[in-house]
Amino acid sequence: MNIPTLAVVGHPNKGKSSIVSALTEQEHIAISEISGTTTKAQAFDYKISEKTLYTLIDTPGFQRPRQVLELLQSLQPDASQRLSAIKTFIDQYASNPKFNSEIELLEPIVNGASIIYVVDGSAPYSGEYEAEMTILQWTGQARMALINPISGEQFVEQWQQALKQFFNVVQVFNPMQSQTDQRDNMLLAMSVLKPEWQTALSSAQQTITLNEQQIRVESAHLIAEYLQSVLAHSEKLPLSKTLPESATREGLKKSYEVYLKSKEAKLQQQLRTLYAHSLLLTEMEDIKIDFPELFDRNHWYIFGLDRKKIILLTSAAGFATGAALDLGLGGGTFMTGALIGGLGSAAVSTFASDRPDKIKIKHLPLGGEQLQIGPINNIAFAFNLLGRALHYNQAVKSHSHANRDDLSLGDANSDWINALNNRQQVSLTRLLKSASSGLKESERESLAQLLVKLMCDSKNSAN
Ligand SMILES: Nc1nc2c(ncn2[C@@H]2O[C@H](COP(=O)(O)OP(=O)(O)OP(=O)(O)O)[C@@H](O)[C@H]2O)c(=O)[nH]1
Ligand SMILES: [Mg+2]
Repeated sequence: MNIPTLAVVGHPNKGKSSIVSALTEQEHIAISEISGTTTKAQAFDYKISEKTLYTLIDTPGFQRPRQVLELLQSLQPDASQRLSAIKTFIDQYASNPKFNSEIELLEPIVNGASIIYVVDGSAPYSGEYEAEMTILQWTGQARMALINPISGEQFVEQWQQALKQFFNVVQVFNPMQSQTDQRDNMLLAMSVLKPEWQTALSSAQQTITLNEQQIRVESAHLIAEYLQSVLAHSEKLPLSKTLPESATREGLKKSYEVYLKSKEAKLQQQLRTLYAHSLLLTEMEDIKIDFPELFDRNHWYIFGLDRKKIILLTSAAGFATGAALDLGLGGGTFMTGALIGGLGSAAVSTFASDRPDKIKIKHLPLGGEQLQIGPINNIAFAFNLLGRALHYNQAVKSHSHANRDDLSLGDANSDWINALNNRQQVSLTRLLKSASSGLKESERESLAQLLVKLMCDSKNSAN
């Protein structure tokens, strides 16, 4: 077989399907706390750009390993006849539902698949597993064991002692954790298991690395597009003679929030598609343009940039507050104290050195008036959008396909901006600042390149 092919076998409910799901990045494989979920052997390919890198066969768990071993032993095969004994057993009991699970799991192995035997490192070893391991040994196929620490690593050492007598390679593997590093180890383990797979596996490794880089570039472009369109967005509502101005203001703010929410939801959906996670639900607080909240200290903490840092970056980017204000007040527009008072006074007082937003009243040629919100030319707002997008991207990227819980975002890395050097941080600030008036193609590309750098794992970050 040119494509490395392994059957994933073991006791029921020990995470076999979870391991197949994690290593082939497939979210449709049935995983459940109910023992006996998998009833048929099924092959899943790990594919990138239509190329199969390896195949894993999900199987039902052993149900009657002792009885099967006794049947096999009753044939009294010597070592050279044991594989044939297993084939005979499969043929003889093919139509007997009693040994359905054993037949399903042994068939791919006698047909040439290597073996991944899965055990739970949080439950103690016991002799009851020996019948399973002996049957697998009798197949004579290359075998590795994975210790899945389902609820802890208490018995990992004990398992290692037992497993190394039956398996060529023994490794701890947690299907619920991010696969980025674990997959490298698995590819290595597979090539130790079967040296004839080495060429295929090192080519697989290259394909995976290239694919990761490509996905990083794609997600950076998605986020750059998103930032550009949100930061340049504005909405207008005519002021009514019959409704109080406050109602128009509230309506406009609501409509802007709906817009922000839908843009962020769309970005998140695009990122999920990129990482083959279309079923993943997310628990994430909605973004709000409630400025006092935007400036809430918790938000600042979450996205790691304190006010001093923003002020520093903003002045370094050449946008002194006064200049930003002037820029925001071109052509026949003016801000009313009432509007700023209504939406931004808390922000102004907590963050006096920057404008909270840009809300304008425009005189229309026909004499009517309209309220306008946006483009929001506020660097803190831009950093908040970016911080949330990067945080989400990182969370989806590292969410294992075996983990069927909703995506929970946890704490963001408070140091994210320091993946860029000072010069790059200033360029980023400048680009975010200009985004409200539209970025040129080349600027959008520079923004995407900075985002790629922000997304690099520390191991391959190149400052
Ligand atoms: N916390 C945690 N749960 C796990 C882990 N691995 C598996 N599980 C859970 O254990 C249960 C069984 O996982 P499956 O992958 O369906 O196990 P299986 O061996 O395929 O089970 P059968 O098909 O019934 O033989 C599921 O609820 C999984 O979410 C793990 O590493 N950590
Ligand atoms: Mg299963």
